[in-house]
Amino acid sequence: MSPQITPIADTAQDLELSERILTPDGQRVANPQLDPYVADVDAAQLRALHRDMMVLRRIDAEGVALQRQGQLGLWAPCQGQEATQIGTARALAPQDYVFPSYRETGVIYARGAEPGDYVRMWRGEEGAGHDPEALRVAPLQIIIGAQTLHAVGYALGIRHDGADEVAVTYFGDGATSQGDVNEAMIFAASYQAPVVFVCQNNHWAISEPVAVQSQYPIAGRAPGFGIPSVRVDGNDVLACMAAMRWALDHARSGTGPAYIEAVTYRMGPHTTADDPTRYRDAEELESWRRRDPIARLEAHLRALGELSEEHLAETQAAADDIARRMRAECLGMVTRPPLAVFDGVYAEPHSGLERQRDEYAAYLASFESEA
Ligand SMILES: Cc1ncc(C[n+]2csc(CCOP(=O)(O)OP(=O)(O)O)c2C)c(N)n1
Ligand SMILES: [Mg+2]
Repeated sequence: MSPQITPIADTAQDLELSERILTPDGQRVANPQLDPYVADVDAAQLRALHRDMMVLRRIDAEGVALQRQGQLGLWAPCQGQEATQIGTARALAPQDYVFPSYRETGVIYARGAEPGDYVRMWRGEEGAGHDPEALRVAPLQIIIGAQTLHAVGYALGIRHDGADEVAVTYFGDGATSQGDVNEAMIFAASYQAPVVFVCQNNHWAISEPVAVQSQYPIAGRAPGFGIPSVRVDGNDVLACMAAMRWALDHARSGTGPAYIEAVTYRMGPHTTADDPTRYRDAEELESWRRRDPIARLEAHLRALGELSEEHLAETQAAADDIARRMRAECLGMVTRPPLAVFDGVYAEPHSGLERQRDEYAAYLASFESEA
């Protein structure tokens, strides 16, 4: 079965036009298309999703604090996007391969990142904070949309090998305007690549609002490429998980790519180098606070009588413990000499790179002679 819910005959970027299973106040509503995909999710699994989102929010807050304290060069917060990232990433099979953007802290968390993995890249110690092969997650991509092409290329390899894998790529609403993303969709559709596109519509591309970026709901574009899509409430973790299970099933079955637009909100700044009060209203932020994805699941669990004080205390302790280890790892990192940046670029000696290395060594030495 395929949701095939789009296109949406409305030009508004209205959240009400997205599919949901939990309402913002935590009530469960029937969704004939998505319900079958989460029929097995019991109270224990709901609590595990709640725990994931709580831990992720704590990791994110620690990343912001470490940057503010001068320990990281930059941090890209994901507060508000926990349901999208956890709901979709918890639907993945171990063998699937993810191609993320810089904001996917929750995705690398769900794939088993260690505490130091969250900060290593943002501290400038390594090109990738985590081991891509161990997590089956490519390095976080800073070039907007480039990872969608990498995902499709990888997916064509999966198809060629007949492997039981799906490539998954995450990108933002702003990225949908990039040529790379549109080219990736055309290739994926033309060659029936087993790839899932996950667009996190967090309403902003730095200071550019999505309403200016796209005159039509983003999920509605995918069918024009021949890619079935669904637009989900990205602050509803169950809807996100259901949509992702549908999309993964579709891609794994050999019928080509699938597309999800998760409608969510970036509650913090674009990065720690940004001040969102310069371009968006406090009222808008407040309206999204009322749709907080964690509060929504908590309200649902409470209504079920499944949210105990023990669970909350254990979750808080686990979140604090990860944050403490993340900080300790970060402060304990030993920065390599600047010239080490040239190591590991090529397996064999390379004359061009050696020339650059010598030039850079001479530049560094020029400071020593001045001293
Ligand atoms: C090719 C390219 N152009 C411009 C930038 C600068 N830039 C960094 S983030 C960003 C906005 C991205 O917005 P969106 O795709 O919605 O993702 P979000 O940051 O909201 O997660 C831009 C323009 C870049 N990194 N790469
Ligand atoms: Mg965005």
